[in-house]
Amino acid sequence: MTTLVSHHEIRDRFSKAMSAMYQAEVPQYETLLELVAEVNRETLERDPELAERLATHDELNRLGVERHGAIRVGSAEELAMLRRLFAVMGMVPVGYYDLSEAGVPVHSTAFRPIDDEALARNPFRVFTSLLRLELIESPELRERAAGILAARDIFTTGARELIALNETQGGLSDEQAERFVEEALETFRWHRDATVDLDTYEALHAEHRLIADVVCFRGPHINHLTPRTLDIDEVQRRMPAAGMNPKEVIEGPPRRACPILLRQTSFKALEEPIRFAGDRQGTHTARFGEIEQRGVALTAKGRTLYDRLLGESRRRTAGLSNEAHQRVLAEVFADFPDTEAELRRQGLAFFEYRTTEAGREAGAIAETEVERLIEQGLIMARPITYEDFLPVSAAGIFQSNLGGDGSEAYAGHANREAFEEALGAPVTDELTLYAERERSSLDAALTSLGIPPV
Ligand code: OOG
Ligand code: NI
Repeated sequence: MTTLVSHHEIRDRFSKAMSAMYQAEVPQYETLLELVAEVNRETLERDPELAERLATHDELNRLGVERHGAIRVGSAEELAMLRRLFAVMGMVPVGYYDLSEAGVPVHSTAFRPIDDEALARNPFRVFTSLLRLELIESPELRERAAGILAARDIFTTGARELIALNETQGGLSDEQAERFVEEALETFRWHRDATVDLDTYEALHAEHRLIADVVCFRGPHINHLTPRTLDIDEVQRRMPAAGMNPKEVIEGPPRRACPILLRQTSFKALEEPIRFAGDRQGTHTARFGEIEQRGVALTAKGRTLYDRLLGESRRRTAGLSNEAHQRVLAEVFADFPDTEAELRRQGLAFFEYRTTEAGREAGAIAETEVERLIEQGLIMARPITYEDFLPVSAAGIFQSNLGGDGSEAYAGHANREAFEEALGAPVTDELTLYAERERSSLDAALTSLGIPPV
């Protein structure tokens, strides 16, 4: 019998190998990592309470490994194979994101680990987009793009074999895992040589820069990696001095006492030299660096409120500088409760419950109201971190790195069924995951106090 290493161990190795590869490929990413580490260090020094909270919740050790990346693929076959590749690392497709409405001809999911232990170990995720060729207007161009995509194989033979082996064995041995990481990495590597000539590139580029990016290369190069920061406003401020050109505004909610969802910003994509077929030189911009700051996951009710307030602020923030944009956001989001107790009482955010020391020693407890139990210090609640993405923010990140504002919506609407058919599996609903985590932690906490779960 082969001894298998855990899927989570493979994910951890892979994310580290990917980070090393990207740092070597994009030196500015290395600078970004240093800047984020510096700001995180300073933030923790300034705010010992935050440091302690992160430490007790086991978040400090995962702060340094917190990364997500993004890729874009061109066909159902590629997407379905990626699903099998990510499964080797315990990553499953979570969430469906439609970006066509924001003028980006893709729909997407995030491959990520889902259980608590796996997330604590290494939460590495990959935002994965599928190009929607059907949104290309010109039939000739559409066929040309489909033909080019059909002729490429973005996976190595070794990767294909090891993916199949993972499925029959239920995992990989240590040596197989090593080889898998090496082979899988090839799919995400940058190539200076395009598979098409400059004219084809330019024709696709004229249709949409994203189409050229997906179609003209040997593989879906990783286009960014994203460390987690504890103070995104500060990193944004310091980026220019560190030689990075940040996008205009930080996406997502404003700075708050209780951070919600996800705030993101990026440095702009680099223009890189490309050799096109026929030996002509040109350039392509695709790769950038991003940072994220994560807050609590919102319930459906909280998310509706977030979407409404974001929608309201959009009319007022158009064209503003980041500072002014953040000021308007803060004003509009004054309507979003900003204490943990209110977020909980109004059912706006998800929490994880635990029995406290006092609770365990309390003996028989007459109280059954959860909020009262928290007030009495018998159980405690901590916010569940949002592990997913935001379509409006994602579109903002796409756009700033594709150049131009190109925010014209495509006529095609969300098409989750088509996406799942291409993927070969349904995507997991992220809200269900958070609700289950909250429910099971609360049940366990109440049970341990001898209170029947509600
Ligand atoms: C993905 C952009 C979206 C995020 O973090 O929301 C994204 C892409 O540019 O391929 O990465
Ligand atoms: Ni990203």
